Amino acid sequence: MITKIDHLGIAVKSLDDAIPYYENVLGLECEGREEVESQNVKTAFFAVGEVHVELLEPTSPESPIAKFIEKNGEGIHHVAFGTDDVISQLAQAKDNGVRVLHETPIDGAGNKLIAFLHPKSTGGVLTEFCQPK
Ligand code: CMX
Repeated sequence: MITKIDHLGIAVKSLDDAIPYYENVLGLECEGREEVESQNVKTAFFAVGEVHVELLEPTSPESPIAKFIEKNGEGIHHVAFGTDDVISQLAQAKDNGVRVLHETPIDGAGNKLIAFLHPKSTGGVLTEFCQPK
């Protein structure tokens, strides 16, 4: 069951350049940075109530974030829904003809299991499911 919007993923060229806006203009506190090697990204998280903002900087030209920025520039990259069961969310998506990008959950930032749905079968929104490990 989906229980909340867990975070919004925002593609940035540089965490160092992007973070001051969130800290100084929005007054948010950076909760921490983490590299997710499997996704070729470095992340920084900010809490906004129960929801988080995840800034994503590419660490390689092969990173999905590098490709996204090359095509679209910086901006909102994905919406992540928090769930208590990523595997059943994936099964429900597949049962409804949605293209999944991960057949089984993978490790994501913040010690979570994550999996993505292709934006071409979700109305243009790259969709993530995430679940605390
Ligand atoms: N939101 C909406 N549409 C997107 C998109 C996004 N974030 N990224 C790509 N697309 C669109 C492209 O614009 C393109 O559309 P057109 O065909 O109309 O030009 C289409 O999707 C491309 O699809 P593709 O050729 O199959 O795939 P790409 O090589 O462009 O890769 C995607 C796109 C979503 C499959 C890939 O980025 C992916 O697998 N993402 C999941 C993993 C991920 O994003 N990891 C980074 C975050 C990790 C984290 O949060 O820790």
